[in-house]
Amino acid sequence: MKYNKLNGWTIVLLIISIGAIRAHKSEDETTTVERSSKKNVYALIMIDVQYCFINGSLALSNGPAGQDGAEVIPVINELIKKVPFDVFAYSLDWHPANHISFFENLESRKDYVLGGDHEKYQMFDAVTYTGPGLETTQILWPAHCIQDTDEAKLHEDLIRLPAGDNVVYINKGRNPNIDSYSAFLDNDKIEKTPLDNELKARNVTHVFVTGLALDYCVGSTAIDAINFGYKTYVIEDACRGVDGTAIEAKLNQLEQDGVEIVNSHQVEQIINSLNSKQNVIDTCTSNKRYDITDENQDDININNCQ
Ligand code: VGL
Ligand code: ZN
Repeated sequence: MKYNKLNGWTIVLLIISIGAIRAHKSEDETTTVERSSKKNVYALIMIDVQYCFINGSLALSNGPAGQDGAEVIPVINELIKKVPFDVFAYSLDWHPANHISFFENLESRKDYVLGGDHEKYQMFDAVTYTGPGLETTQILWPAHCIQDTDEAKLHEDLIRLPAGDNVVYINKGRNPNIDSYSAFLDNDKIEKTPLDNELKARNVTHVFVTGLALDYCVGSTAIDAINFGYKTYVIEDACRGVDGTAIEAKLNQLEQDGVEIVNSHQVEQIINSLNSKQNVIDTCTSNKRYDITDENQDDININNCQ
């Protein structure tokens, strides 16, 4: 009786183990299949091409670099018309009137200024607020891009594709107590905007970032894009920034983080060559002449699988 009972348990355990091994094996097989059929999906991300940064309350032309934000518009329009992107994402800086980033709100938030003495701060200084909510260091910008104002609109000359299956619009910086330079995450990296989910839902693999301002919102968006797993490009001539030194520093940081800095004229060629590489991988894997699992994508050429 005792012997039989033990035997029964052994059989049960054996069945469970075989099940686990088989499940593991089929999981491995699925992963391989998924990888080999992974298609490149390209998104154009356009950051904050709004009047506030072009001729409004935070116009780049008034910044130290004296740049003209409107100059990105023809470059981006050309990209939209000529390059076969699969997905288009527009972001808008979209602040409530009591936003933490506004110099004008320093007085009403003075109890949260680290070290007190709020009066010593000027426009464009960085202040550390101890709350409400989390501690955050914030540059004091002039009030800008207030929700539903005319200057918060995207510039009328920018091609604004209607929202739909392959076009998304993201409003950021809506939380009064935390700024959001990146179109993916707030500055404390706590709360996500819908952008990552919208891109993942469309299977986006590669993102090309453009817009305003390169040293702030464009740069932060590109770094988060890398961290969220996208192959990331910044199209330098489709961006303008606030401060020359900060722009240089940001470009260097982006490159170090693995972002590729490219020119708008290269983009179509980059996508074409990625697609032909992808076609080679697809042919090789469908012919089972090439093991996708240990391929080094950069070395692929048609001879590898012949
Ligand atoms: C931005 C400063 C403040 C930007 C937004 O879009 O780069 N810069 N808010
Ligand atoms: Zn802002």
